[in-house]
Amino acid sequence: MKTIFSENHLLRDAKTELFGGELVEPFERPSRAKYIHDRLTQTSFGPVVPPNEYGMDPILRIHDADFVQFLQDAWSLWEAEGFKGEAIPTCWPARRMSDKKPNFIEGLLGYYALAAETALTAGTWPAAYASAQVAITSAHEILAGKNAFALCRPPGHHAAIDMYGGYCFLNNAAIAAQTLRDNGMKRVAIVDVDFHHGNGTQDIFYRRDDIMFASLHGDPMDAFPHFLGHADETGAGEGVGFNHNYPMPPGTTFDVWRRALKDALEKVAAYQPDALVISLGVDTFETDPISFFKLKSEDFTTYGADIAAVNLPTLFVMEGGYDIAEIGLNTVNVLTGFESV
Ligand code: OKP
Ligand code: ZN
Repeated sequence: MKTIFSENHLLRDAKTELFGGELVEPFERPSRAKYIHDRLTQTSFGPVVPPNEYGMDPILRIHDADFVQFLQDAWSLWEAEGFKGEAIPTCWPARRMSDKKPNFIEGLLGYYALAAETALTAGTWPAAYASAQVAITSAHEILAGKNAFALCRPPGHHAAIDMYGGYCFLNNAAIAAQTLRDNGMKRVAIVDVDFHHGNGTQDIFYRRDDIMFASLHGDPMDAFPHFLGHADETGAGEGVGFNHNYPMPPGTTFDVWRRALKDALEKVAAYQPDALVISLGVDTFETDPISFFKLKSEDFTTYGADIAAVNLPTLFVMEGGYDIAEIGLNTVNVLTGFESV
């Protein structure tokens, strides 16, 4: 399969992440994409091509126009105040407060952010835009009857209709799935295998029956994003029964994780979708610095083959993975396992 990749990911190069009360070098950094790209090349996995330009319309099928405008304006508003650091929110509309949208940038950041670790910077918008174009271009590969790997960076699955955070700005997988729907596919399934719950994707499709969502992740009682991803979140309205969460505890090993994947894939098969989108995070790896599952490198190959056995046109969309030395191996193992079937 082809990999779609944009060098514009390099524009997302934040210097700070708020972590453990310190400003540290972000875990989500440009070298992640380089290591994946290197491994694709070393293993001659397949062609790596740049995205086409599909513009704003497919993005605005998922995200609120005001939110997207905020992402474009935030850095200049912040800079205009003369602040010295990168733009991080410090104040939120918490319980029993107003939902009016403030004017001042500090208020706007809290209005649109779901977490404080993710600093907005000068190049964040063009990188997020390019990442979305990678996902949309990859969706068009699926429409042309092929499988594809969207090497997206920054990732997307925490971004909701009008919220960013957890290193995510635009929800690449959701935009890709909607692109498939808008071009004639009737049902699309999304399975999120990133260590973290795909709260943004769940929220976007929670009331819909035309895009089902399943997520395997660290139990939100113990893991980011903490406030969504419980097993009793099964959808609402038309969407009841089309959302499936598999929260798992610290120390979860591959045998347990794989049973959850098989259950999710059975639900996908029963749904009979026209295509499958995999939100592919490899932060389930045993030595990931911010996660607590125990998958080994060969397990990624194994579950790639499990995904292939569902026998659907499949789009892999890159999400997380922070053991950077092994991110290329683990990511390409999934793709290689998939192609081995
Ligand atoms: C993005 B993706 C760990 C704090 C984690 C943010 C994690 C974002 C993950 N103690 N904070 O899902 O890989
Ligand atoms: Zn993650």
